[in-house]
Amino acid sequence: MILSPRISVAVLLLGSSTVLASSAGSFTQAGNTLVSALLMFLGNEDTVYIIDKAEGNAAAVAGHPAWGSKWDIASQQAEVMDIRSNTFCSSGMHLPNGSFINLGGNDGITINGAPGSTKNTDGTGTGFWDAVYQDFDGRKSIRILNPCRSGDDFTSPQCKWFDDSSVLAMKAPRWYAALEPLGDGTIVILGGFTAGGYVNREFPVRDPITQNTQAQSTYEYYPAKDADPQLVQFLVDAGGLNAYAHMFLMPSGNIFVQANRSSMIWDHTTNTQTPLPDMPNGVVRVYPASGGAAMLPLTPANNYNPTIIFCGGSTMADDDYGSYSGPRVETWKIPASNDCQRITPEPQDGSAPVYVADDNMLETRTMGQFIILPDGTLLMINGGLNGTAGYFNITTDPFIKETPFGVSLASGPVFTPAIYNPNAPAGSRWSNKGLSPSPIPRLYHSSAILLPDASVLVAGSNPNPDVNLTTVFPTEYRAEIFFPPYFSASVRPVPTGIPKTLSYGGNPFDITIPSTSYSGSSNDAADNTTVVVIRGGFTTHGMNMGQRFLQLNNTYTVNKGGSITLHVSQMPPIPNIFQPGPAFLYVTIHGIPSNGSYVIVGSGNIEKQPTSPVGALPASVRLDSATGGVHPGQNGTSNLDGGSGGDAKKSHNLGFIIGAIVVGIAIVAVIGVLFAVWRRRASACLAPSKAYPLSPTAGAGWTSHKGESGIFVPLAQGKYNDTSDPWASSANLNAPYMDDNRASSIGSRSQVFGEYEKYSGHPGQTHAVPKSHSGY
Ligand SMILES: [Cu+2]
Repeated sequence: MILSPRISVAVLLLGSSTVLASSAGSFTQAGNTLVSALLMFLGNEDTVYIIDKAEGNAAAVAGHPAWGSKWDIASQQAEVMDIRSNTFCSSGMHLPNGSFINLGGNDGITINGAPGSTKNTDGTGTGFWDAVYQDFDGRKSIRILNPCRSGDDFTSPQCKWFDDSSVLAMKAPRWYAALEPLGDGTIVILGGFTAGGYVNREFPVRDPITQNTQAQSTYEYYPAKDADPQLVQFLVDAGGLNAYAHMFLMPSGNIFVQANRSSMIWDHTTNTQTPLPDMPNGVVRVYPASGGAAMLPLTPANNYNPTIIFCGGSTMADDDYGSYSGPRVETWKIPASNDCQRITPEPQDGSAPVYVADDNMLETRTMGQFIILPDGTLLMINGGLNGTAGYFNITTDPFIKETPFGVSLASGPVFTPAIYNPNAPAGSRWSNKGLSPSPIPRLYHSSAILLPDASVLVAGSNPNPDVNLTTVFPTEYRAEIFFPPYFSASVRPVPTGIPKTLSYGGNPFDITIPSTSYSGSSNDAADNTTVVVIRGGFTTHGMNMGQRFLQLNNTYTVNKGGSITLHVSQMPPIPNIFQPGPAFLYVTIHGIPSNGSYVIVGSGNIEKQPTSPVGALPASVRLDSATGGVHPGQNGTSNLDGGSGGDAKKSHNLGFIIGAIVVGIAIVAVIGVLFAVWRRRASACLAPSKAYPLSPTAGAGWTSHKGESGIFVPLAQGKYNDTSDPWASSANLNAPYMDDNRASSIGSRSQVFGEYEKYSGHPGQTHAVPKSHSGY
């Protein structure tokens, strides 16, 4: 019998003889997300946050249909959360202190995505607010959330979304913007549409720069800098295929950017671009072709030099993508691409960067997404065999009148994931051996993210303009968890001593692995142990914005009795390699991961990150006689290589699991007490209006939603005088944020978190959930 750690705990605590198996390589259902999971991120060990677009979900909050929820990992239960503006096809990223931002979106809409009842005053006819769904124009929105944990009061202001564009807003409206954090934690916000659509252009093109004012081919920052958004010629040249451009910060501080078939190295500080080779084989990877893209694991072996992999997307002819209104061809009949390419944008040997063909995927895939797993392999999951992302609008697309798949522009959901091993010899990197299919199509507006226990949460799919439960590919609320192959292990590492923060350079730290965390030779286990830091990213549209994996350097000491002390380096002293902010640290032994521990990388502030010289690691110390395990006399064969063990061996090792869990529970209990004590002290001692600096040596007690006011300087809008913008504000840099008690430019704190003054011109109206959604 194979047990997931969570289920093992449940069995143990309940003393139940009922064993619910979670099988390695397969999916299990994981509750109802209440809103369709267009976007998701992992806030901390306890909570996943889910964001939908404004639409007619049955779940309601504050008198309107909900488009936000939070999903409790332990209980697999969701609760609605209130978000005020329309998050449709927005973007998201972490901040250095563990908060998250969600940027942009659509205007205020009503049923079936039509413009909201109150129009913007700029003559565009877009919705400012809607009486039915009660969503505000979200195109400039900056929404911020400080993740809370199980046991916190999710009704308290500190746990809610902050969403008030009179205090915080981007300078330009953007849907489908690309985001990437810089080494100081500032976020670059690149491109987008001002009014949405399929591809970011008219057809035929009359004005390549503004595309009839609908293309937002500029960039800006969060927190804002003084300059107005500058045009990025690369986006213009990409001719409309530039939504959700793929962006990866390079060690130099420049950014690798990919859109349409083009690539560049971009110096955002001067807005200069250096062209790189075109994407081979005519494959488009950005939305709506939507190939998977990821940075391969950064390891000591590759000297932390990033290589980007692209897989799938579409080879449709450029004209066939059509315009904002939709494609010019029946996309769902056109196979997606199975092509994979790698590029190392900044080769350390001084050679010119080139695309290198990698193994083809096992099938064609659009909207497939990469999830980097703790064992250093990459899961490819979700998506379809044919077509593209997006759905079409029969009233505006002049070329398509009907499809067999509702309004989905993709068909052939790929139900079985695959795993890519970047270190396997070419020709053998892809496998789906032992992986079972999901029963649920995950097409447009699906998402997936790594959970702390190293399983993968999969949710969403909604290629529909509004809730539609009866079409071929309906609005999907069912969450699933996919258990990667390492869940076949009967023993998982239970390391102790993992720090709460990691610095850039500095002195190494020790992690202890008890002998019960593995079996077989201790030397062998130590040789096959890695300490990895993973940021799962902010997932939407087949992407995980900000996703990175970094293996820390380590040596070890094997102790008598079989425990292993790992001596572990801090992060490399170059913040551009792994930007500051939240991440999870896993210890893997023979590819079997521990549960992830929440860590903050860097200072916790948006600032030039402190760096130190890398402290020397002690030499490894081996001990030939040592072995792992809890049973006296047991030694020898490792049962950690997933899949090879029989049931007898697995049940034999139940003792290991229980032993490990008991240790784990004790540790959790102690940490919980310390945490509670610290929080009481923190709330009693610290003035709310003060920034609480987080030093890398602060040790235990960091909590993500207290004490970060200082970095939430709102946007300096004074230099951006758009008087036609109803949300334009004179909010200054010192306006308050979240748990800061100072008065806001729009009223008292209670006003900020209760009635939004800017919103009060639109008193709440009775919410009417549409009785049916007939589509088109
Ligand atoms: Cu979308």
